[in-house]
Amino acid sequence: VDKHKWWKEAVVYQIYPASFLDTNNDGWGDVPGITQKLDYLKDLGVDVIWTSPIYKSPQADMGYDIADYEDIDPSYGTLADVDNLIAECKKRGLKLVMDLVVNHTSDQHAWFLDSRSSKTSPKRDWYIWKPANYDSDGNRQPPNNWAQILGEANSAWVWDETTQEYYLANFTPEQPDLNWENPDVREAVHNVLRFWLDRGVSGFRMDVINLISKNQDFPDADIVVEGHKYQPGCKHYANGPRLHEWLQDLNKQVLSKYDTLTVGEMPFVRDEDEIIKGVGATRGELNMIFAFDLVDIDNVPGDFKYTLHPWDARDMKKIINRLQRLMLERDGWNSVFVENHDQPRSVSRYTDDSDEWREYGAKLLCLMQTSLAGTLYVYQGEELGMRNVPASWDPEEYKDIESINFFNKYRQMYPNDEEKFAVARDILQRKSRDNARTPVQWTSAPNAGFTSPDSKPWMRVNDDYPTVNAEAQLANPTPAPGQLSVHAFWKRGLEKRKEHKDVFVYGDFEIIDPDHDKVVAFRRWNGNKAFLVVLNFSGETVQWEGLGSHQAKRWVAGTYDERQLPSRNKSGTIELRPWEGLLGIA
Ligand code: TEU
Ligand code: CA
Repeated sequence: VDKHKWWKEAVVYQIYPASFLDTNNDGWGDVPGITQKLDYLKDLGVDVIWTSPIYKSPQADMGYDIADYEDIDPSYGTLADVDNLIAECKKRGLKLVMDLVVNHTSDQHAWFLDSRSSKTSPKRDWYIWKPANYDSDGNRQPPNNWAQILGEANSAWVWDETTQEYYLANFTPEQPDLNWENPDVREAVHNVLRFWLDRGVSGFRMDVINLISKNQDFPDADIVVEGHKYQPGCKHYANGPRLHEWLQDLNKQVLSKYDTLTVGEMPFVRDEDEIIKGVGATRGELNMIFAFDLVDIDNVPGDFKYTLHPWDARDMKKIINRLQRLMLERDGWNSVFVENHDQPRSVSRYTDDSDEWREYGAKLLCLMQTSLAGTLYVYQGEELGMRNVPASWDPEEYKDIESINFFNKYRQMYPNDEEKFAVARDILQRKSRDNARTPVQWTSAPNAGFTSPDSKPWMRVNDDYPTVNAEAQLANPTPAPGQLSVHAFWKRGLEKRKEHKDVFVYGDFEIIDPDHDKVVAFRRWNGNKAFLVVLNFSGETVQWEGLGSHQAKRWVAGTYDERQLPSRNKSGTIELRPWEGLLGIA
């Protein structure tokens, strides 16, 4: 069998449309803004664009609450704008992938309005309705103790006065979960896919697709987080009993009739058999998933997400090794990513985003990602080394419902406690989804060229835009002798990855020196063609001996002055400077 597929070799660029580019100066990014930047993306080396939801939505969760799957939110433009975007993509050999959010809809979707109107409505059973529980004092309680995913202090069940029942809304009350047990719901979802595929899109990123099948007993979650009334219920709805049946059905009825890229978002799941069931080459489900291992590296295991957990290079190697080997050995497929719209900026999270080290860190992460097996995903601004929001920002600057809920919870739990207030601020600044959602910094003009200087962006622009922006990096691809800008480094990295796709995309993988706590190193090869990747994930100079018997014939790229790459390695020690990364031919 031919294992080569376009979607394996593709570089996917994720656009968060509200923050990408605003063309009508209302402070909100739009579809024409995406179209305007297609040449920029093509030049960077992008093949596929995935855009976060642009459908009609009240924006309770930035469009992940969809009110009409077959229309565009007027704030983003019109269906005609999307048709034009697809046409302009085609002209350039680019493909467009849509975000498909079908675990839940908006509470303003016609289906839900109908469902909640009465217990006998034809769409009542399209959502998950349950009667109340009553405790020994006769107080009304939700059907179980599941917590909201985006608001951990709250129940995942919402009381509805009209029909005197609760509905399940795992993310926010404005995002009721669909009842996939109902075949009409599945058929309706199939039709949504057909609608967009027939319009010319090339696939879907499927939002929390592994949450669609719930344990129909709806059992209580175990208590894992002390002091919380509601608990993470994921065990009872992540990769539930009918997930694979429904994914196979979706594939058979719809996807198999088109040539698509499919990537399923799969939080909460580490089980290897479960992953392979979703992405195994002969399974007929998805092409690949987003595994959360690497982006969860700094969460306290089992706890809620807004926690801080120390990690080092050993943890990183363990995760990378596991996923790379799993996919290569069991014929599945990886997606390679460290950023998206739900995560802080990678340069801030995994490296050092100070002015002194930011560019080194960004290149280090680029070197790592462009050398790993799998389909590569680049998030908007990552190619510029954009970083987290400044620590000085007031909590009021954060716009995401998850950030707001987290901050309010802390304030309720610890009223008037200045110290806890400071802790909450620190966690927000390091983990908030808002970090990825500040407007893209195109130029050094006021508002960073995201919108006109006199409009008001929906979210504050990161203060560092006068120095961190696309215009500066494009104008000066070699800011220091022997050193590329972050953008130029990415562009070359993507080029090289394609040139040597036999190794970087399809080749074998082996970790080197797994026990070193600062250096992440691995070997990629195909036949007798091989590369070595050595990455110092620390701010210290390291005398590294871990290369052992592996020989680099020649070092060819690095995060420092490339005129002075080590001329050869004498099997012994290599001195790695802070955040230094090296790519060598072995
Ligand atoms: O995210 C699902 C998810 O589980 C997390 O990544 C989420 O961002 C949260 O931080 C967990 O604590 C997807 C979307 O990517 C996200 O933007 C949506 O808010 C969510 O689903 C609901 O649609
Ligand atoms: Ca706009």
